[in-house]
Amino acid sequence: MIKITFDGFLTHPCDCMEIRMNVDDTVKAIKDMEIRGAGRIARAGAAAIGDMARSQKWKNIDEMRSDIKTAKDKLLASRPTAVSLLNGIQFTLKGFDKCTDVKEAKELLIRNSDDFIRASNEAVEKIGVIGSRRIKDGATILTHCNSSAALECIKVAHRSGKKIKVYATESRPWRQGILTVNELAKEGIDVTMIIDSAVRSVMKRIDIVIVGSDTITSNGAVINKIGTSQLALAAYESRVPFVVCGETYKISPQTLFGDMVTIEERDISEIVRKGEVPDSVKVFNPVFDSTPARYIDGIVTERGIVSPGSVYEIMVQQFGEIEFK
Ligand code: RI2
Repeated sequence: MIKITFDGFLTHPCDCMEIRMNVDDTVKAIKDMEIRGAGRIARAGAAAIGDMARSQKWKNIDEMRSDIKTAKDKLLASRPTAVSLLNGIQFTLKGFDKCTDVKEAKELLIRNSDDFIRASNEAVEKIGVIGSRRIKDGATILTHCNSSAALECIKVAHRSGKKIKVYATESRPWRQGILTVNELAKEGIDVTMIIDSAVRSVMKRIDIVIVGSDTITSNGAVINKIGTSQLALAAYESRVPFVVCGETYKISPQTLFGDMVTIEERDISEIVRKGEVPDSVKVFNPVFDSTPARYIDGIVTERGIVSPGSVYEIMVQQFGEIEFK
């Protein structure tokens, strides 16, 4: 895996699926943003549980249950906003409570983990194909942060021969825009990087905005990288379609029951260096925001493009059998 440290510059994409890590290392890598992106952290969580089942030895099922619960809690605490991580782990643990012996439980967790990872990767591919159809030949696209689902749509459109241009935001403070422009430039796509505050100014050149999602709520709102909602507002004002990409496991059933999505606040050192401002200055570093459904023209899922108003139906189909605790 390519190591990423925070110095204000991200230079390489990471892909946790090329490596295998134990639970503690996975937790650390997610917290430190070495593994980032809602889909990747979900696959990393599922992989960590699957690998634990593969490699660890337990004397009995009670001991295994206790260790798996500890692992689950640690993973879930690593980043609070993306429900993909919770759903990936829930999927991996589906049926575990009913297992009566270690061998059966190990096989189940390994199978579930592999199934989730495969389905997650396939979902991104399907989103790419479906979302690319919304990109017209000659279109200029604006994207934000670094979403594998959103970028897949753009790459598929490009590979199908459409002549497209992309504007990508810097995405302070982690500057994931660097990852995005590197990825797109490598594909031979015409890409321009802008600072986040240039979004409204460039909107007149944009035909479609395509972003990813960390969590999709029951009322069709989308939680994504800080700044997404201002892209949506600027697009709305300019009558530019605003499209969100999200695998269906980014839908949060908990929001149906009144839970609010926790917006992660990260350390202030990501914004200001020590001594740069007086101690009396408060610094606030929320890393996600919520875009209300009314600003979203469509959500591209692996099941097709749906309106934010349809999220509830998909939620019921997708999660009907899951028990929420
Ligand atoms: P995919 C990222 O969060 C960005 O907010 C991005 O839009 C979202 O995850 C979805 O990414 P962060 O981990 O799952 O960089 O589409 O904070 O890759």
